[in-house]
Amino acid sequence: MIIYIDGQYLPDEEAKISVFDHGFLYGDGVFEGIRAYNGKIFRLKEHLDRLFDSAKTIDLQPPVSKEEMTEIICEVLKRNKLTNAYIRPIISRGVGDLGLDPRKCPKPAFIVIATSWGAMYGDLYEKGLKAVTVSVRRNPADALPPNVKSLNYLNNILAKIEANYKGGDEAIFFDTNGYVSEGSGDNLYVVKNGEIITPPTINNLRGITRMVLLELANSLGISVKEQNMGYFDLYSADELICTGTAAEVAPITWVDGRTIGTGKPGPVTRQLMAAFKTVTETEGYPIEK
Ligand code: PXG
Repeated sequence: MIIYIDGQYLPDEEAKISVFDHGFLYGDGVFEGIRAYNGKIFRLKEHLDRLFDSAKTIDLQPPVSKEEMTEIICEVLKRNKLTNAYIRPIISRGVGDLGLDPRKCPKPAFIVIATSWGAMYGDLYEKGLKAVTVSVRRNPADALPPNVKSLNYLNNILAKIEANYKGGDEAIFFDTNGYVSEGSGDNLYVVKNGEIITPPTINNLRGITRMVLLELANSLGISVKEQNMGYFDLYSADELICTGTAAEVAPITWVDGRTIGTGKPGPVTRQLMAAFKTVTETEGYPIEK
């Protein structure tokens, strides 16, 4: 595996960062998760825009431009002979001292890892996921905005640990206002009476797959609304869906012991899963020019 790290393309065993890198010491940095399908990178522009917005919010200057990042990402994919891939660009604050002041870190690091990674949930796309609501709250936007895709994912990992202990495939977070927020690594949707309802994107990540799902719903004539929701909306849903770059579009058929709808992936979910497959296989930024 070849990894890009600060100007070099290195075998994975040689691709190393310093123990004084603040990405490691403090989670001070940002990242993206992107997929390529059939030789094309899906929604690359949107992912790079979000990466730069995340960096801007934490006052981190990316060491390369979006155009350079695009070239580096394509080069990593080519060197690894990947046409279907999960791509992980990372901007870290870089090497500093043991204090947390980012002014001590003169040179941010840029890393790109790419690997083959099939659909994350295996046979659960047919069976449906079990989700559990967790006691840990999504970190609020006025503390650490979930829209910053930062290297500090402890909030999400705590949710995942709780879901693991409770026998869930995925966690469902509430925010500190008591509203449904998102999964540990995906956005959530309720389908009720043929309509899709999803939380506004203040106290969760503004997912790129979310944007795609809402576009697909519009083009299929399925109505969509953004609205805050609670337990009632989850348990009484006809269908529940989660989406993410890693998860793609996945059905949730069980929450906290309650069967959702019929207990099988519902018709709206299936329609959107099929439409998502088509769009990912047709559009995207070509790796080879
Ligand atoms: N919410 C959170 C908290 C995420 O981390 C999404 C939503 C979906 O966003 P996109 O733009 O991908 O549709 C994410 C996605 C994993 C994993 O292993 C998921 C993500 C990052 C790293 C790992 O599930 N992010």
